[in-house]
Amino acid sequence: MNFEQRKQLVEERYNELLSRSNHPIEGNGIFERYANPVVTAEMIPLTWRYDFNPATNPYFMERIGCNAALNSGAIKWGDKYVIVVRVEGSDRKSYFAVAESPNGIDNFRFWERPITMPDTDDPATNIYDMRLTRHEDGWIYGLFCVERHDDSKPGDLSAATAACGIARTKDLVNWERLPDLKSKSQQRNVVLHPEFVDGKYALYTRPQDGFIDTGSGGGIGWALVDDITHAEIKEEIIIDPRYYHTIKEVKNGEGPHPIKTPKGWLHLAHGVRACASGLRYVLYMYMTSLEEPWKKIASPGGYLMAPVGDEYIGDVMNVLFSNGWIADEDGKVFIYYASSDTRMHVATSTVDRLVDYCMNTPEDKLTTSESVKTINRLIDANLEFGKK
Ligand code: M1P
Repeated sequence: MNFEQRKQLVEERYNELLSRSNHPIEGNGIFERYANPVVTAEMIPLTWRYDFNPATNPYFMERIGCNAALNSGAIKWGDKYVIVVRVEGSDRKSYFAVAESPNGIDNFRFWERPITMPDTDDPATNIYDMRLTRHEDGWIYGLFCVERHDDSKPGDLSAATAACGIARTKDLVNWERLPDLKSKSQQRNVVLHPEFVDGKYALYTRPQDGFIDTGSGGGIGWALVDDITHAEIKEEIIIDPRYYHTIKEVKNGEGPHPIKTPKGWLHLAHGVRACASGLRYVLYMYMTSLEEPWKKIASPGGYLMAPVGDEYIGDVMNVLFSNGWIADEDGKVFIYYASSDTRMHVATSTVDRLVDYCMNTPEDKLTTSESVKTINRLIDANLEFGKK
């Protein structure tokens, strides 16, 4: 195949992939999954990967490989659905790139270039997993994980530290980088609450002793910050603890910022447990009080979503992860989630359905006998109802 033939073939396949329509495939009453992923590594623009000059790329080879398109922040942008994708190159470095869709479920197209995120004085090796917050102060914030080698362990090439990077923008193209969040512990999965609380910026945190292990970090935390341009955690409380023999025994982390509803704040998070095949990441929900967003008011037992079918397979198996969702004015909710750290999907629901799910799903009462009692209560209620 010569340059022209290969280029034509690659372009045809690429355009087919981008124009592919999506449709819901199944529902459990709570949400619907969709037939196709919304963004994959193959959808990264060809001009970011190929040299189009036959003189310098006679075989029309891919010059810059792309490994995965995963954990994406999300925001409504005019009438468009925008996700800020974590794109992972074949060199293992992640970067952010904006993709937009007219309907939230298919036809995602990337903007012209990836985001050029300014560094701080202490440049990161890798940045990833942006949570977007349109804050009431007028800025759009992106909070993300900043990874650096842990230089206190010079002989250990895998020793790393995780901190929360903070940047803000008005257009998703030009970003003002602020100093990283100061915290006594390492931090990942930090999320900015969209409103001031007691006149302060409020953060959902995830303290962790090491880069991977949360250690004494007890779960999803909450902290108030006086000045976002010099953000520092002085006091942190745990609002959603991890717990023995639950879906969040090993660790958990806030997903996107919570959605405000008349009945409270709707939260989406990930929970992690260990099993013989490694770590298993699932998505779960909880609700907090409108007035006191750090107080839990509903905690449906178990997971909302776990990997199914092809979602199990990828770079890091048995993982669902979400850091982006969009609630439309009509109450429709688009949940953007990645499977196995490899590709992006969407699931849809509504605010009303998710509130119903949170308020009326029985809690995890933490033992087998309590779980069976909960099931029996439902059977009794159904039998009683059947007599009417
Ligand atoms: O590989 C699964 C996920 O692992 C990390 O999440 P957490 O900090 O909760 O363990 C992150 O690196 C995330 O990007 C990744 O998807």
